Amino acid sequence: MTERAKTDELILGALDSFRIELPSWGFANTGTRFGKFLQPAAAATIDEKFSDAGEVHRLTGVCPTIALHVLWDLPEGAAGVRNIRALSEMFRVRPGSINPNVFQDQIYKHGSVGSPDAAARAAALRHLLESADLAKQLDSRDVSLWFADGSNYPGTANIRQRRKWFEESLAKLHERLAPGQRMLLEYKPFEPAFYHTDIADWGMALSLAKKTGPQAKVLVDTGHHYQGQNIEQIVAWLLADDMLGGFHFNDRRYADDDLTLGSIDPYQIFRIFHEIFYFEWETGKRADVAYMIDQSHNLKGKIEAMIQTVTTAQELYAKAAIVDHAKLAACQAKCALVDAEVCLKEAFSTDVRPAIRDWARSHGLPEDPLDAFRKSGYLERITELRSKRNAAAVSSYA
Ligand code: PSV
Ligand code: MN
Repeated sequence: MTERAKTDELILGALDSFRIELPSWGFANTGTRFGKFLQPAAAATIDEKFSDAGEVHRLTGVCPTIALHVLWDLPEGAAGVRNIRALSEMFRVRPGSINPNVFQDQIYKHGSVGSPDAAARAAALRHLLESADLAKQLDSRDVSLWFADGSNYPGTANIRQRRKWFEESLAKLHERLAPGQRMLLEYKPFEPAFYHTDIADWGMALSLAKKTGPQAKVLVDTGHHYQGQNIEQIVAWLLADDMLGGFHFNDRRYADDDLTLGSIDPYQIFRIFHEIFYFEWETGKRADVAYMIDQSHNLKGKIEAMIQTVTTAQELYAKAAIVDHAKLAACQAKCALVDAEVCLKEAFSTDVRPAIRDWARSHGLPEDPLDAFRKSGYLERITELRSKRNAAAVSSYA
């Protein structure tokens, strides 16, 4: 077998196992804290979000699930389950991770499960338990947790007490999970809290997850790190401890910018995927990791940006799959620094696009999903249907 054929085989195998989840909120109008720029084709209902996600999956073939945010997508709780099931059948995308929302209601002004207000803690716990039940009813494996809890000024919060409250609620949620289910704990250093955040980094998420129980794992959102932080090292450590549950993928330049994947630093995402492949090669264990997108596009067309992200994720995943692990390990063992680095870069600089096109063709998928989307007429159809309503929506926060 030629080198080229070997590389292609590795890429095709990797792509067959690669799936990435779409966020329902990525299809809706979102903005910055200064206002929203409304897009005529943005989705406003759960039906429209399923429809748009279905379109991305139809064209890429690798997005069979859509992450749901409970308050945004299932505001009536269990009463919405039947509709979600029907939409799932209709648009051929299954409900994916279930994201409780314990950050937008007024009661959570000073936190949710970490709030000094017992009523707020109780409301948050009720919502978390309800979310676990919804996940069961929708056959979703993961309850994906992000807490906005924190404080803005030194001295205003009892950090250790809040941590205890977190432990208590997370333990109760863990009890509520069905055997195959998982709860994923996401961390974020700041925003909306600007002094302390209760789960601010991977160490805090890991410590809480370990205390909570075997079905609790850590979720890495690539936008939730300080500048210069070595995310792939965090990934390597979590993998080694069997504590990596999943990712929220996006790119960033400054903070949690929610830019399309690889738009700023594709090498970063490649290095993350590399750690996963290297772990699997070394241990023979398959990392059980949920790949999810968490992006909101204020200015780019939402469906186009999503297709762009999926395509980029496939490319970077394929590049990481072709790293010559045996060679890399040998270089590392003898401290051949330049050779080790060249070995990694060799894979990164390989043009994997022809192999991805072959893979798409062999699965009856368009070779260029973005071009296929533009030619499909879908955008024109939804623009016609949604633009009048969207123009009447409020864009300012005043
Ligand atoms: C918070 O910044 C976050 O990353 C969480 O995952 C939320 O669920 C998501 O964004 C949407 O607001
Ligand atoms: Mn996230």
